[in-house]
Amino acid sequence: MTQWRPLLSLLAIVAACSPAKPPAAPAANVVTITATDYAFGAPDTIPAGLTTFRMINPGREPHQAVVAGGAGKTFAELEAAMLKEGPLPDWLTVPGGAGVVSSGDSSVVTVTMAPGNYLILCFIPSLDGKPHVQKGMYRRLVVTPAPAGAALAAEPKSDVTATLSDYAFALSTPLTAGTHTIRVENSGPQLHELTIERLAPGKTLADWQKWMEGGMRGTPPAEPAGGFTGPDKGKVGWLTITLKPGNYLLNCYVPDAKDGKPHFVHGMVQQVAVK
Ligand SMILES: [Cu+2]
Repeated sequence: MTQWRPLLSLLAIVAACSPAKPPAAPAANVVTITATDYAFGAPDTIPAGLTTFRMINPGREPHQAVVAGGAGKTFAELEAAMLKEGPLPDWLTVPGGAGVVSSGDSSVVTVTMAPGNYLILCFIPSLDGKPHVQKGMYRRLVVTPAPAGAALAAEPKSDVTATLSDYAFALSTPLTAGTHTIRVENSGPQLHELTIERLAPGKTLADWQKWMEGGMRGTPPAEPAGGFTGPDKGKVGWLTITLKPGNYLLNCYVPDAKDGKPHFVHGMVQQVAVK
């Protein structure tokens, strides 16, 4: 067997000389959230780091999964702040969350989670006008520090960037039919979201505004298609969404830091055509 020795040592030299390839960065940790009428199913604890929240909606009503926390806050403090109406506390942090989708649909977002206490919440109103959070639709989530030496996950590859600001949406390139990963950037100066709604055939932004002003009575002129709730100012997140051709609204329902009115009242709603 001695004849193998030279070959083995040659292989050893080749192996030693080839540049060491860094191991591929791991993908984001995938966490499934189940949204029903009116409760969330989700893990109690997840590790910090890049996290893909996959929200499925087997409920009858539309649901969203807003993930909100506050540095050093207890669950009692978080719940007291989020269950009352009015302006959001200035310590609130919203790394991101899954935008509203209809019954049977799902929503996929990727966010960076820091350790701490968070609530998963749904603010979508029922037909009685009550937001689901008031019907008990929130759940506690503990984010623990990532294990020491854990490799940083690779950011999702995006093909469109949506920049949110006071009070507008800017797209790096027009949205087209098909599946996209949208990089959502909040340039501030306050919290925003990107809610995507599909207009019914022949309906426009003006029809939607009239319907909102009329107290949301009758058939809605648009249906939820998903979105990204958040991120905090100066932060980024990713929304993976499949769009059918049609006319859509980009919308922000976040209450304004100054007057508490939803941002669409300040003009943060835009109609876009998806071809
Ligand atoms: Cu906004």
